[in-house]
Amino acid sequence: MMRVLSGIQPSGTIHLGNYLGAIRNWVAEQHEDAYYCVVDLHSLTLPIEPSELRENTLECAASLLASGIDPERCTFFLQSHVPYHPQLAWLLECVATMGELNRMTQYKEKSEKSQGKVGLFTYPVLMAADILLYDAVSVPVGDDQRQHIELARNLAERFNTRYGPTFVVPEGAIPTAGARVMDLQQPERKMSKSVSSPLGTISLLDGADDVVKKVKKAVTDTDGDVRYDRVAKPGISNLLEILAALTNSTPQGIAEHFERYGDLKMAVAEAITNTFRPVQERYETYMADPAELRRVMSIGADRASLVAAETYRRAAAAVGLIN
Ligand code: ATP
Ligand code: LTN
Repeated sequence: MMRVLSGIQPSGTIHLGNYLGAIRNWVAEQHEDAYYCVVDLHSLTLPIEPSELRENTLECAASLLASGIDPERCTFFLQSHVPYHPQLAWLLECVATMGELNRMTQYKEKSEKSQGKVGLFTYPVLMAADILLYDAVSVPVGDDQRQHIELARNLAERFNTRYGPTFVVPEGAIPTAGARVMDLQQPERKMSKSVSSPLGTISLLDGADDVVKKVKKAVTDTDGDVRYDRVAKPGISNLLEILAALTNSTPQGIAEHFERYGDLKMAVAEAITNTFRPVQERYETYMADPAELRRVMSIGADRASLVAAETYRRAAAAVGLIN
């Protein structure tokens, strides 16, 4: 079994992109060597009210459990419950360079919102610590995380070269379908929790009426031909990809079944609603019992800490800190 780790920020309600790009692949790959966390420390990199962070974190945890993460089959925890994450991030910051962090495109996209705060700049190093602490071999993420995974690999290799073999060098596991779900209103940019428009983003908790409304209003084009072409037809191609991901098919194959945009849109809305409905029912059950959520997260933190402590000590000893 391959050691797996991934994380999601509690920066807003989980959306279709998170679900297809990451979460359903986490669910498909749960086993005793899989570690999944809500990366709450990461959500401090953009302005957020304390009450909002608190609420989002519980909602995010409940959404993941409702989506099928089973805390008895994998280790599910909150990043801030395991203090080794920022501790290891510090050691890694001392091998990372300003130059490589400056090249991170996500930083460039979000920097205006962070008003010059340092956390957003060093955030990919914290993400590398999340991964390296667990000796993860495989990191299931969406396409937008490629660059961050590459950084984690580079930091691991540089550390190992400088201080001797310490970290496993991880690989990203990026799905073939659904790795980059685009905003329905602006199909040239990815659907996102913190940046997208409400009409362009389908939330895991949207009811059927909202889903139909948003998909119907999705921006397309005027040539009227249902065809998969990401460059010439970004809106239609996004809808084809979403349906392909939800039905384990290919966008090209789906395109052959539709002649009219309206029919494609109705099929997309229906597939989303059918997938999300059972998740929403389970979500309500988890949200009704916050004590149970906390209990689950506390067990996860204990399990994660055992692994993280051991890796942190190895790294600390390697750089010359006295254990
Ligand atoms: P934010 O807008 O706050 O950056 P986000 O929506 O990008 O949030 P994250 O918490 O950063 O979501 O990411 C969680 C996981 O979801 C990551 O693996 C990421 O690659 C994936 N993901 C995010 N957006 C998309 C998308 N539009 N399509 C596919 N996967 C996505
Ligand atoms: N940076 C990621 C979230 C994230 C993550 C991780 C993903 C934080 N730590 C560790 C995989 C592994 C994001 O913004 N989507």
